[in-house]
Amino acid sequence: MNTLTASPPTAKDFKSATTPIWCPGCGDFSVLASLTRAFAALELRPEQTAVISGIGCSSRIPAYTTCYGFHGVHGRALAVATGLKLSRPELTVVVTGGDGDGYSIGGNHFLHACRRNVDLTYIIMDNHVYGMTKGQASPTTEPDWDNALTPGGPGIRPFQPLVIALAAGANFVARAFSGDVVGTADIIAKAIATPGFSFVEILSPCITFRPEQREWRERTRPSPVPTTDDPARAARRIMTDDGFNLGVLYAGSRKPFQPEIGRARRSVAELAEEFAL
Ligand SMILES: Cc1ncc(C[n+]2csc(CCOP(=O)(O)OP(=O)(O)O)c2C)c(N)n1
Ligand code: SF4
Repeated sequence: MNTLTASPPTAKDFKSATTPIWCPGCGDFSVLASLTRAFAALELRPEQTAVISGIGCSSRIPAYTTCYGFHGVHGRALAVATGLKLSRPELTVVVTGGDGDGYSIGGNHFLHACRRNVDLTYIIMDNHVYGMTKGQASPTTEPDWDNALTPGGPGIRPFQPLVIALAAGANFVARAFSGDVVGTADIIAKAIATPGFSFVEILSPCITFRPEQREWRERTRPSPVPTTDDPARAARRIMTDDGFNLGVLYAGSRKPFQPEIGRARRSVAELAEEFAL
């Protein structure tokens, strides 16, 4: 790592020495490559960045970077990241996780993070399944995905994360595909560079429990329409596409929520004394 020198950072500077334990071929490898490329493209340095996650295969990403990191509690990454960004506004804070982590147990935090519009970038690696816990249906699973754990399929209408993010107030909404490392890096860089809450949904195949998702390479394509700053137009487009249009689908200009952080009124020692059992 060259954090102590003046040379420009490279993607490699953001990769830790820890070897990922993802299944060979998992889409999350490519997301890691895109994320580190995006940091380098923005000429950030590892000590200026933090990657915060919940629990799941995708949530392992912080350990594979040299950024500050927190691999925390299932579904609670956005709460941790919000606290971090408000208290250390100079840090670039990226939140990473899966569709289970972000849309099931963390669903309520997702809504309010969009609404609050703190300057965070939220990356969901959506594989339409709970990979880590061996293949349960998630909120984005197709209703007819027939498998041993949900015979006949879950039978429930999938969650629409991008439209929900728009309706809740996210300032930047994009869809990417992990197999397009360069295109995804570009989208992540734009998300980080846009002030406010940026939401990037990355279709990232779970080749172990959803091997048919290898077809996403053929199904995804660049969005045929340019980015809009009209949330209603963006919502209409997203509701009527087939879920495979890639690109920045909405970019707004809402002012981020960043209240003044004053000095603590009491020291940690005083608080410890007050709450001692
Ligand atoms: C409070 C709590 N409930 C349940 C779990 C079990 N659990 C761990 S990861 C996970 C879901 C992971 O799915 P997803 O977020 O989609 O990530 P993926 O593994 O597919 O990347 C669940 C239910 C947990 N760790 N903590
Ligand atoms: S179980 Fe699926 S999501 Fe988890 S590492 Fe393996 S391929 Fe990736």
